[in-house]
Amino acid sequence: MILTKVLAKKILNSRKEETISVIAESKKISKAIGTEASAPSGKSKGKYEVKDFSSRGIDFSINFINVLGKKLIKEKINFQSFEDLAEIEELVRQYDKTPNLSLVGGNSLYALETAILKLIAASQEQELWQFLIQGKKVILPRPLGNCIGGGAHVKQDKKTDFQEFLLLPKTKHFFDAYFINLQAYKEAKALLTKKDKEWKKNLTDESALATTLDNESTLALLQAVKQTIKEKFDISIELGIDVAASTFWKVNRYRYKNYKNRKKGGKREIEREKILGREEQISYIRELIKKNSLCYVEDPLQQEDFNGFAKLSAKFPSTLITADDLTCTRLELVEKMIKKKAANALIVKPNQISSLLETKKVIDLAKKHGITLIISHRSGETTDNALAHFAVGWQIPIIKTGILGKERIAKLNELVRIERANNVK
Ligand code: 2PG
Ligand code: MG
Repeated sequence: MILTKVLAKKILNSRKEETISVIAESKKISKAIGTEASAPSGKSKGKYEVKDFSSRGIDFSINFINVLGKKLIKEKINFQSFEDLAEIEELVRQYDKTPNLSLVGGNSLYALETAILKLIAASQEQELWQFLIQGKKVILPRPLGNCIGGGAHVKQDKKTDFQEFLLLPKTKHFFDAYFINLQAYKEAKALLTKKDKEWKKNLTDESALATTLDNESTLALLQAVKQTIKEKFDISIELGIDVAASTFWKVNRYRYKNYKNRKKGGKREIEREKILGREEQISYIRELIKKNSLCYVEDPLQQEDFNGFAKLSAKFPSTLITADDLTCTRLELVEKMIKKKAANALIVKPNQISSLLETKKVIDLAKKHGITLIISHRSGETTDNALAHFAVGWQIPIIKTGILGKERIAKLNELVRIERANNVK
């Protein structure tokens, strides 16, 4: 496939921030086949993520893609395989030698590579997931849905310190799990309306319910939701959290702003601000996992504490102790995580590292070591559904997204379509 057009332009993501969308075309391929790709952005970013856009601004990043695109067209590079993306990466690295791609911006590389990959697939009359899966078995991921949230994804003052309270239904089909998450969301909304008198119906950046309750009351509420869903549909939901602990780790302490407001022995205990040291945080997380049978705990500790993660992983082998900010989809950090047995599960966010080749290396390495993979959206998303294709094409067992909002639904609906098209039994 030889490129005949590359055009980058500015669009808005779900947080109404500016981002990049790239169109790639080749003469022989009908323009009706969508080969546009756009890049998301995070809010609670890991320290070692690449920068979204150039330090000189997004316009510099857009201009860079357009100039690079002209070069790729002029050189008539024949893109045929996934590995051919190396041609683009070499040119980018020649120009930007910074470790975090701060000159061109990681989202330039991510959007350009994804658009070209879609076009390579189309040139071989395949969808992106088909091109990536290379004849292997089609398995749909389980949707891990963000139901209630707080932290960096919410502007209001009173909110949960933890960033996300997540649902993972146990069903045979993707479609059923998707709809159970939706039902559970509605139940949670109804319960919050009754129990959280201060809640003004605000939502988080990922359309989760932005409660004013504390972490433990939120988990108690979700236990009730779980029970109702079991009674109504006879389907079990497992609960999880993204603590995003680095967002409230300041000057060597975990600083809670909404720690406790619970009834103990008939008396209401209120303790808003609370400071926990590292060991206290580990005990607190242990207590929450045990009390709530949590199946999933992401970033329970700050992003440099590999040893603390390892303590939790050793204690809870059947809970997915998940690294996100800890590893930033970066090969050397994932190697360190594996060596230290820090986590048994790993978040994959392609735009954290921007290179799809490195993303794939991370996936292969994690699979080789029996680490459970979770591919994840970002809090500032676009309606691009490439993430759904990566999930199926790279055989990733879990996808983390919001439950509602058109940017999340775009990915979930695409997975429903792929499941139906494959008649997955
Ligand atoms: C996370 C993500 C997605 P952000 O922390 O896991 O939920 O948030 O995109 O803001 O980094
Ligand atoms: Mg996270």
